[in-house]
Amino acid sequence: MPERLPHPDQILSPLPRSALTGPASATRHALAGSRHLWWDSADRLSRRAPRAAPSAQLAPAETAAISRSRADLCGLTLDRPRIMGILNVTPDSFSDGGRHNGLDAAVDRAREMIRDAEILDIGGESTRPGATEVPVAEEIERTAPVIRALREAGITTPISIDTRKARVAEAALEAGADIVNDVSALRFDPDMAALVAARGVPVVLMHSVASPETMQKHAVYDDVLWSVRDHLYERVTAALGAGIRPENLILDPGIGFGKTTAHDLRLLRELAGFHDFGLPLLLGASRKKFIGALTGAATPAERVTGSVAVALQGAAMGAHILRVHDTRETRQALSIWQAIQGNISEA
Ligand code: HH2
Repeated sequence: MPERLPHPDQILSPLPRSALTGPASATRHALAGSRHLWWDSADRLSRRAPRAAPSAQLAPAETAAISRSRADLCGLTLDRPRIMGILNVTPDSFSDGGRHNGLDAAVDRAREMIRDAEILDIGGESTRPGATEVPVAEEIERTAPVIRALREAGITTPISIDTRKARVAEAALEAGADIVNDVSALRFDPDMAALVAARGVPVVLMHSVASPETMQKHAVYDDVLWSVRDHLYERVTAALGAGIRPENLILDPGIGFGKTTAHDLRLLRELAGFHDFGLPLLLGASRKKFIGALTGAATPAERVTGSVAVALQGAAMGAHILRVHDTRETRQALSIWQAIQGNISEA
């Protein structure tokens, strides 16, 4: 848990290392509680000096924040990447819109996904660029019955509700959800922070700018890494101030939310620079536009292979939760990746 937040004007960016070989050393630490990844040096970035020389001179608390085991998530240890399967029950989601509407279709898809996914993320409002807001009652009607049906079908997998609205989150928690995934990081609905604090549930704080409707017009940053960082810093501070326990916070850089391809790539490259918060990281890049922009894969369904590549990059950077549409393909890739890395505690 963060005993303290990182210094607001610096980023400690550990160099993730894997496939452990060579003798153990006193400066070798697990990366963000990972059983597969380690680090022994970190860059110290400041606003004035974008990238300093790697430094082994970290204070014990800094080393601890980067290294320590993250709190379990609904009984799941976060010592390896966990797959979060996306189940959108919307007519208009950019990738799976209209495919899982109807309780039976949603339960069938969930059953299929939990062969490989360890968390299910249920969403009733598309947040793709340009999407318009869904009224609360309609969003509840789309999501709560599905969650109830999943629980009635005996599915015990942790469920997150992908919503910006407190009343939708509350109905979902009543129906059996366990986690709140708020792409607005508690900014959209003034009641959301209090709800999450009162329920004591984990919450994903994602970076985004403006609203989905207008966010691509705001894809302008002096430095996207610092902007995302400052925003998450501010949102973590607000969440703690609202009484949310630090062990319930999960960070997400918000790939594709008010960002260009260059911004997305920079964040993916620098993902390990978020571990100094001492919190779990979620990466949601599945089938997103930048994959199409880089490869020419015009439709989301054509972006599966690229999505798996990004998921592996997330794993290699120590991301704890990978939010994906293609659970089976991601699981196969991740299994091979994990087998090759080995287990640092057994090395
Ligand atoms: N991306 C989307 C939705 N929710 N939540 C988190 N934490 N991180 C993300 O990157 C993220 C998210 C957008 O993807 P998708 O759900 O597939 O599409 P849509 O918003 O059109 O339903």
